[in-house]
Amino acid sequence: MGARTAWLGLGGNLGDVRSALAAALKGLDAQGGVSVLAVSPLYKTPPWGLKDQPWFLNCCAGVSTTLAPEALLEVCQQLERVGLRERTVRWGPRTVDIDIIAYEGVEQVEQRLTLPHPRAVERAFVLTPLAAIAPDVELAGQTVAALAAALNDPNMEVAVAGGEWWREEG
Ligand code: A4P
Ligand code: MG
Repeated sequence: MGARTAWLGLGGNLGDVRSALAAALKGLDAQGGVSVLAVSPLYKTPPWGLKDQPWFLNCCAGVSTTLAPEALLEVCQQLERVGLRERTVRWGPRTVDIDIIAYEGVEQVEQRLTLPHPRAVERAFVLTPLAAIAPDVELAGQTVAALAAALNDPNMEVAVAGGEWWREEG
């Protein structure tokens, strides 16, 4: 299989999240078969799902990859473990969570990996960052730009502008 583009959603709300997200993005870029093409600004976002927890930092990244979707997920989960993510409460606090939002040319519904991510279209914390780097990508038959505009969350703020913030860390 040749290189495909995949879109990742990253977030966290425990500890030094900005550094943890930067480390995860560097880890992805350093991985054989994965290169980071674009990273969104970093956003500060109110908790979705379980409300009684700290605000999150979220961003999205576009990667070019020769890894199959399941292998890419494995890389993401390995990087989550490096970030010392506590897998305890569903939708609860975590250091780093990395979801695959979409993988070019792949649609599948499996417990291990559903693509595109089934809850992405309900989440401003995914759509707003993704719209910054991939406005024309389609999810559920609509562009990310249109979905993000419809779901716009006025409480979200840009924490760090631009697409290079993750390279500047540590
Ligand atoms: N899995 C299936 N499809 C996918 C996919 N497309 N990408 C499976 C990633 N994983 C996928 O995920 C559970 C299992 O889902 C994985 O082992 C994988 O095989 P998880 O990350 O361990 O579980 P989770 O994160 O607790 O649940 P879920 O439903 O994935 O929650 P999310 O989507 O991670 O949401 N609020 C704000 N503002 N910002 C956030 O980032 N995040 C969450 C967690 C809640 N609220 C938030 C945020
Ligand atoms: Mg997840």
